[in-house]
Amino acid sequence: MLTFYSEDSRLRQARTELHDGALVTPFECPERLDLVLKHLRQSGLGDIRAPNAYGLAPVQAVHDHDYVTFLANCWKEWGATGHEGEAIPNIWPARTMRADRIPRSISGRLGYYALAAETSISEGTFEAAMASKDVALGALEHTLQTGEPSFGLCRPPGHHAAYDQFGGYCFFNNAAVAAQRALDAGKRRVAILDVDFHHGNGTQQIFYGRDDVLFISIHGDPDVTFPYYLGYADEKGEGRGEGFNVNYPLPPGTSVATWMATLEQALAQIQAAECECLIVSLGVDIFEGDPISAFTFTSADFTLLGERLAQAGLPSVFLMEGGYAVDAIGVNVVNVLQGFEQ
Ligand code: SP5
Ligand code: ZN
Repeated sequence: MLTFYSEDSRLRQARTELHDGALVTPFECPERLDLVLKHLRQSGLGDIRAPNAYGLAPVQAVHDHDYVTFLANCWKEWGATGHEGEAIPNIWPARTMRADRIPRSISGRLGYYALAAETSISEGTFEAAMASKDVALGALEHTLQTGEPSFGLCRPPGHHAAYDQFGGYCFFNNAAVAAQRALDAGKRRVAILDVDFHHGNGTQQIFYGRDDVLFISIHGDPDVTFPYYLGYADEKGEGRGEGFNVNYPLPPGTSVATWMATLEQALAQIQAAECECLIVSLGVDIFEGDPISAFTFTSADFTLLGERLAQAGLPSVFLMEGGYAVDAIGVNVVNVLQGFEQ
């Protein structure tokens, strides 16, 4: 299986994440790439390629134009207006205020376009986000052309990024960008299966009214887990999209047996919807040792996950999302991909 990867994913080197009331070194760090790359190389899984540059059009196909402009200019504007630290929002158009106008000040716009405060914008963040969606598009293009599976080692991740919001370490929704591209290339319906520990709120929101993308997410119950305000079982899509959004919230500590039984239901729905392509939002933060998550996968369980996904028999693209127990993420990702190839 080919891997797509871009050195430019390292351009995001944020120093600060608001965590437990302190600014800490971000969990979503460039070292994550080193660990996955090291294990990929040792595994003999296949070559690692740099993607082409696909420009902004595929991003603007699923994101708001002004949001993309905001991300492109934020770091410069933040610095030019005398801020010294990284760009972190501290005010939002929260429920009792107006969300129908976008303030001129960068501080106001930062809150308008943010859905969480843990994710700072730093120098190079936009460039890394551009590289990350190119990685996703490179992987997708390879799979469309050959029918072979591929892995996009995306960084930063994407599934929390909505039509016009960043957060949860995500800026562009790489899976949504890839799914739209697959549709534009002629696929009639695409499945996005999100196995990251956290609900893929951004992917859900982007496709909520559509029936050409089936979005299914298995994740920690948002009643007690980030992102808290989306990801419940009663969110089933709207209009034409009704029935094409499926959430499986599971309690913290859920056993792998229960998780895998839930996967069976998800795969049956993907089969029933006659999807022509599978995009897996591959978060390995379902690992038992993940520092910010609460599922119980062992490294060996990831192989079983890959094996089961292969049985769906669809052209498949794996896109990296979360996974923060740095020592183990390389093994866990490789186990999924090797399981798929067995
Ligand atoms: C892509 C992805 O996995 N993003 C995750 C973003 C999570 N951000 C907030 C995490 C808050 C975690 N608090 C957990 C405390 C555990 N002791
Ligand atoms: Zn996650």
